Amino acid sequence: MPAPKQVHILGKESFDPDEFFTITYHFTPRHIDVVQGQTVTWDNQTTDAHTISVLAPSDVPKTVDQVNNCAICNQIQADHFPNGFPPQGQPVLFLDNFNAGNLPARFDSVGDSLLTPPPGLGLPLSVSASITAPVGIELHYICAFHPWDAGDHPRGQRA
Ligand SMILES: [Cu+2]
Repeated sequence: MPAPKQVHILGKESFDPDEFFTITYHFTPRHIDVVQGQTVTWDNQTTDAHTISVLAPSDVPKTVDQVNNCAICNQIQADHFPNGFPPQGQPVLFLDNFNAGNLPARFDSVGDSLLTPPPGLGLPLSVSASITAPVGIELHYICAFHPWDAGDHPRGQRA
């Protein structure tokens, strides 16, 4: 089995009153190819929480309006934080088909989602999943907190 592949979560928020509010969070590389069963590790190098959430291509937001009204993103956030956002309770780190799942994570279908918590909670900032989708399948994933920049160039991995 080839070595795990690495995806970095980079970017920052910046703000100038009455000028701009910019968030540049993004996955890099945006597209990776893996063999079935290969592990992918995402490391969060930002100060915020993110998810790696597999969606149907039709649910990947493609417009500002869809980013701002991403119902499935809200559902994924609620599923990761059934007890509310920290410091209340512990988040669910892995959703298996939208349900609380057990680590190690396996990604094979829509609704599989990993949470990279923000620094400071004592939780790992690097998360991994074994990509167990059938050969030839492309999985499209977004961050449920920052669901932009995925339209014509979907982030995904081919198994
Ligand atoms: Cu994010």
